[in-house]
Amino acid sequence: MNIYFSGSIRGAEPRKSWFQTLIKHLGKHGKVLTENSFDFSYEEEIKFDDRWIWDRDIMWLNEADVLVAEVTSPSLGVGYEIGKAEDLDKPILCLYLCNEKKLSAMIGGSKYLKVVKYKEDHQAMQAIDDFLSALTTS
Ligand code: 6IA
Repeated sequence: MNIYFSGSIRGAEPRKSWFQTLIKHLGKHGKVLTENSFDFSYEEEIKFDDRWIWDRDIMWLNEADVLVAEVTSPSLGVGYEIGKAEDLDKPILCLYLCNEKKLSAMIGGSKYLKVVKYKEDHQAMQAIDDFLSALTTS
């Protein structure tokens, strides 16, 4: 299974170590196409041409069987990828750590997405296992 993991990079508060934990966990279910996208320093990140990043990410989105997005930190890029994936009819799981801010209604209210609000890390892992296992058995 090709998995597209999506999370904030230039958006609010990228949670790099949590993303690495999620990517490692997703790797038990298939190939994470974006596994290296979140392993960067700011100095490295600005070396990449934006058009090149867009072309490659859109290619991966087309190749993906599923999108898993960490949506706790607001990000234009993550919202854009979720919208694209919806149009491509990809199954989409959004993970949101419960906090004092409210999730965007365009994510929380979409009937095309599965949104899981978690309080503990293990709940996010369990949501991934449940969502991806259901896809492989259906
Ligand atoms: O608006 P944002 O930057 O927060 O958007 C983040 C989303 O856009 C992620 O889910 C990525 O899939 C995609 N994205 C944004 N910037 C990059 C990027 N920069 N590389 C890959 N995908 C990106 C270069 C990082 C490189 C140094 C490892």
